[in-house]
Amino acid sequence: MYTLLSGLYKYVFRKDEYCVLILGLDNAGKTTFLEQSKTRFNKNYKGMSLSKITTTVVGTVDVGKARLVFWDLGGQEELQSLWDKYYAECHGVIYVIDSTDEERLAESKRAFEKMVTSEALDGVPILVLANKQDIETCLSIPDIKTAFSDCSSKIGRRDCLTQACSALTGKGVREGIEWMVKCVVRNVHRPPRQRDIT
Ligand code: G3D
Repeated sequence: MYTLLSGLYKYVFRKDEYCVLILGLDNAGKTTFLEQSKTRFNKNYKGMSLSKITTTVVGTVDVGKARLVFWDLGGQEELQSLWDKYYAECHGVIYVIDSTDEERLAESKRAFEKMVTSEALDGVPILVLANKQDIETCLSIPDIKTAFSDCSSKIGRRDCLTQACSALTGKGVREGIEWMVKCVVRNVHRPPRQRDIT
Protein backbone atom coordinates (compact mmCIF):
# COMPACT_ATOMS: atom_id res chain seq x y z
CA MET A 1 0.00 0.00 0.00
CA TYR A 2 2.84 2.38 0.95
CA THR A 3 4.59 1.66 -2.37
CA LEU A 4 1.39 2.32 -4.27
CA LEU A 5 0.76 5.61 -2.48
CA SER A 6 4.35 6.72 -2.75
CA GLY A 7 4.31 5.90 -6.50
CA LEU A 8 1.12 7.93 -6.90
CA TYR A 9 2.59 10.83 -4.91
CA LYS A 10 5.67 10.83 -7.12
CA TYR A 11 3.55 10.68 -10.27
CA VAL A 12 1.44 13.65 -9.21
CA PHE A 13 4.07 15.82 -7.52
CA ARG A 14 7.21 15.19 -9.53
CA LYS A 15 8.40 17.32 -12.38
CA ASP A 16 10.88 16.36 -15.06
CA GLU A 17 13.35 19.21 -15.04
CA TYR A 18 15.15 20.38 -18.19
CA CYS A 19 17.84 23.03 -18.30
CA VAL A 20 17.52 25.45 -21.24
CA LEU A 21 20.18 28.05 -22.04
CA ILE A 22 19.11 31.40 -23.48
CA LEU A 23 21.97 32.65 -25.63
CA GLY A 24 22.54 35.43 -28.14
CA LEU A 25 24.30 38.79 -28.35
CA ASP A 26 23.65 41.47 -25.75
CA ASN A 27 20.53 43.53 -26.52
CA ALA A 28 18.96 40.71 -28.59
CA GLY A 29 16.06 40.47 -26.13
CA LYS A 30 17.00 37.43 -24.00
CA THR A 31 15.94 38.89 -20.67
CA THR A 32 12.72 40.25 -22.14
CA PHE A 33 11.96 36.80 -23.60
CA LEU A 34 12.56 35.12 -20.25
CA GLU A 35 10.28 37.56 -18.45
CA GLN A 36 7.58 37.19 -21.13
CA SER A 37 7.76 33.36 -20.87
CA LYS A 38 7.38 33.45 -17.08
CA THR A 39 4.43 35.82 -17.38
CA ARG A 40 2.71 33.61 -19.98
CA PHE A 41 3.24 30.22 -18.34
CA ASN A 42 3.34 30.89 -14.59
CA LYS A 43 0.06 31.85 -12.96
CA ASN A 44 0.42 34.74 -10.50
CA TYR A 45 3.82 35.81 -11.90
CA LYS A 46 3.95 39.58 -11.62
CA GLY A 47 7.25 40.26 -13.40
CA MET A 48 10.61 41.23 -12.02
CA SER A 49 12.01 44.71 -11.56
CA LEU A 50 14.63 45.18 -14.30
CA SER A 51 17.08 46.54 -11.73
CA LYS A 52 17.03 43.13 -9.99
CA ILE A 53 17.89 41.22 -13.15
CA THR A 54 21.56 40.20 -13.20
CA THR A 55 23.76 38.70 -15.91
CA THR A 56 22.93 35.06 -15.27
CA VAL A 57 19.20 35.05 -14.78
CA VAL A 58 17.48 31.85 -13.81
CA GLY A 59 13.76 31.38 -14.24
CA THR A 60 11.44 28.41 -14.42
CA VAL A 61 8.40 27.66 -16.54
CA ASP A 62 6.12 24.64 -16.01
CA VAL A 63 4.43 22.99 -18.98
CA GLY A 64 2.51 19.88 -17.94
CA LYS A 65 4.92 17.50 -16.21
CA ALA A 66 7.95 19.32 -17.61
CA ARG A 67 9.73 22.14 -15.82
CA LEU A 68 12.09 24.24 -17.93
CA VAL A 69 14.85 25.90 -15.92
CA PHE A 70 16.21 28.81 -17.95
CA TRP A 71 19.70 30.24 -17.75
CA ASP A 72 20.12 33.61 -19.44
CA LEU A 73 23.90 33.78 -19.64
CA GLY A 74 24.44 37.27 -21.01
CA GLY A 75 25.75 38.01 -24.49
CA GLN A 76 28.57 40.51 -24.04
CA GLU A 77 31.78 39.31 -25.68
CA GLU A 78 33.52 38.62 -22.36
CA LEU A 79 30.55 36.52 -21.19
CA GLN A 80 30.33 34.45 -24.39
CA SER A 81 33.47 32.58 -23.30
CA LEU A 82 31.46 31.21 -20.36
CA TRP A 83 28.68 29.72 -22.47
CA ASP A 84 30.41 26.40 -23.10
CA LYS A 85 30.78 25.73 -19.35
CA TYR A 86 27.03 25.05 -19.36
CA TYR A 87 26.74 22.95 -22.55
CA ALA A 88 27.29 19.48 -21.06
CA GLU A 89 24.51 19.99 -18.49
CA CYS A 90 21.85 21.57 -20.70
CA HIS A 91 18.90 19.95 -22.49
CA GLY A 92 18.10 22.73 -24.97
CA VAL A 93 19.27 26.09 -26.30
CA ILE A 94 17.23 29.13 -27.23
CA TYR A 95 19.33 31.42 -29.43
CA VAL A 96 17.93 34.95 -29.68
CA ILE A 97 18.65 37.20 -32.69
CA ASP A 98 17.79 40.89 -32.87
CA SER A 99 16.06 40.99 -36.29
CA THR A 100 16.43 44.79 -36.41
CA ASP A 101 20.21 44.80 -36.02
CA GLU A 102 21.54 44.09 -39.50
CA GLU A 103 24.91 45.54 -38.54
CA ARG A 104 25.53 42.86 -35.88
CA LEU A 105 23.98 39.95 -37.78
CA ALA A 106 27.39 38.63 -38.89
CA GLU A 107 28.64 38.85 -35.28
CA SER A 108 25.56 36.95 -34.10
CA LYS A 109 26.14 34.32 -36.79
CA ARG A 110 29.75 33.84 -35.66
CA ALA A 111 28.64 33.31 -32.04
CA PHE A 112 25.92 30.89 -33.23
CA GLU A 113 28.38 28.96 -35.39
CA LYS A 114 30.85 28.61 -32.51
CA MET A 115 28.07 27.41 -30.23
CA VAL A 116 26.58 24.92 -32.68
CA THR A 117 29.94 23.30 -33.47
CA SER A 118 30.64 22.55 -29.81
CA GLU A 119 30.74 18.77 -29.26
CA ALA A 120 29.26 19.16 -25.79
CA LEU A 121 26.04 20.33 -27.48
CA ASP A 122 25.70 17.39 -29.88
CA GLY A 123 22.06 16.40 -30.39
CA VAL A 124 20.71 19.23 -28.21
CA PRO A 125 17.63 20.94 -29.73
CA ILE A 126 18.06 24.57 -30.74
CA LEU A 127 15.28 27.12 -31.04
CA VAL A 128 16.39 30.19 -33.01
CA LEU A 129 14.23 33.17 -32.14
CA ALA A 130 14.12 35.93 -34.74
CA ASN A 131 13.14 38.54 -32.16
CA LYS A 132 11.73 42.09 -32.42
CA GLN A 133 9.42 41.14 -35.30
CA ASP A 134 7.01 43.82 -34.04
CA ILE A 135 9.31 46.45 -35.59
CA GLU A 136 8.26 47.08 -39.16
CA THR A 137 11.76 47.48 -40.59
CA CYS A 138 13.06 44.18 -39.17
CA LEU A 139 14.70 41.45 -41.24
CA SER A 140 12.30 38.70 -42.32
CA ILE A 141 12.71 35.01 -41.45
CA PRO A 142 13.93 34.18 -45.00
CA ASP A 143 16.52 37.03 -44.73
CA ILE A 144 17.81 35.59 -41.45
CA LYS A 145 17.81 32.02 -42.73
CA THR A 146 19.83 33.15 -45.76
CA ALA A 147 22.35 34.96 -43.53
CA PHE A 148 22.75 31.82 -41.39
CA SER A 149 22.56 29.33 -44.31
CA ASP A 150 26.13 28.07 -44.11
CA CYS A 151 25.48 26.95 -40.51
CA SER A 152 22.93 24.35 -41.60
CA SER A 153 25.45 21.52 -42.13
CA LYS A 154 26.82 22.21 -38.63
CA ILE A 155 23.37 22.00 -37.08
CA GLY A 156 23.25 18.38 -38.29
CA ARG A 157 20.25 16.17 -37.54
CA ARG A 158 19.24 17.66 -34.21
CA ASP A 159 15.88 19.42 -33.79
CA CYS A 160 16.20 23.05 -34.88
CA LEU A 161 13.47 25.62 -35.54
CA THR A 162 13.60 29.29 -36.54
CA GLN A 163 10.65 31.06 -34.97
CA ALA A 164 9.47 34.63 -35.56
CA CYS A 165 8.97 36.30 -32.20
CA SER A 166 8.39 39.50 -30.32
CA ALA A 167 9.51 39.11 -26.73
CA LEU A 168 7.95 42.51 -26.10
CA THR A 169 4.41 41.70 -27.26
CA GLY A 170 4.67 37.95 -26.60
CA LYS A 171 4.00 36.92 -30.21
CA GLY A 172 5.61 33.54 -30.92
CA VAL A 173 6.70 33.00 -27.29
CA ARG A 174 4.18 30.27 -26.45
CA GLU A 175 4.79 28.43 -29.75
CA GLY A 176 8.56 28.51 -29.15
CA ILE A 177 8.36 27.21 -25.59
CA GLU A 178 5.90 24.47 -26.52
CA TRP A 179 8.18 23.33 -29.37
CA MET A 180 11.16 23.25 -26.99
CA VAL A 181 9.23 21.18 -24.43
CA LYS A 182 8.28 18.65 -27.11
CA CYS A 183 11.93 18.35 -28.24
CA VAL A 184 13.58 18.02 -24.81
CA VAL A 185 11.00 15.45 -23.68
CA ARG A 186 11.61 13.21 -26.70
CA ASN A 187 15.42 13.51 -26.59
CA VAL A 188 16.32 10.22 -24.90
CA HIS A 189 20.04 11.07 -24.97
CA ARG A 190 19.62 13.75 -22.28
CA PRO A 191 17.16 12.51 -19.68
CA PRO A 192 15.64 15.02 -17.27
CA ARG A 193 16.43 15.46 -13.60
CA GLN A 194 13.46 14.56 -11.44
CA ARG A 195 12.40 16.93 -8.72
CA ASP A 196 9.58 16.98 -6.20
CA ILE A 197 7.47 20.11 -6.59
CA THR A 198 8.13 22.59 -3.80
P1 G3D B 1 19.39 41.08 -23.64
O1 G3D B 1 18.92 40.44 -22.36
O2 G3D B 1 19.53 40.11 -24.75
O3 G3D B 1 20.62 41.93 -23.47
P2 G3D B 1 17.02 42.75 -23.32
O4 G3D B 1 18.23 42.09 -24.14
O5 G3D B 1 15.97 41.76 -23.04
O6 G3D B 1 17.59 43.51 -22.18
O7 G3D B 1 16.44 43.75 -24.41
C1 G3D B 1 17.23 44.78 -24.99
C2 G3D B 1 16.32 45.89 -25.48
O8 G3D B 1 15.51 45.40 -26.54
C3 G3D B 1 15.34 46.42 -24.42
O9 G3D B 1 15.09 47.79 -24.72
C4 G3D B 1 14.07 45.63 -24.71
O10 G3D B 1 12.89 46.27 -24.27
C5 G3D B 1 14.12 45.57 -26.22
N1 G3D B 1 13.39 44.42 -26.76
C6 G3D B 1 13.53 43.12 -26.39
N2 G3D B 1 12.71 42.35 -27.12
C7 G3D B 1 12.02 43.17 -27.95
C8 G3D B 1 11.00 42.95 -28.95
O11 G3D B 1 10.54 41.86 -29.23
N3 G3D B 1 10.56 44.08 -29.59
C9 G3D B 1 11.03 45.33 -29.34
N4 G3D B 1 10.52 46.36 -30.03
N5 G3D B 1 11.97 45.56 -28.39
C10 G3D B 1 12.46 44.50 -27.72
P3 G3D B 1 15.68 48.98 -23.84
O12 G3D B 1 15.13 50.19 -24.51
O13 G3D B 1 15.16 48.75 -22.46
O14 G3D B 1 17.18 48.85 -23.95
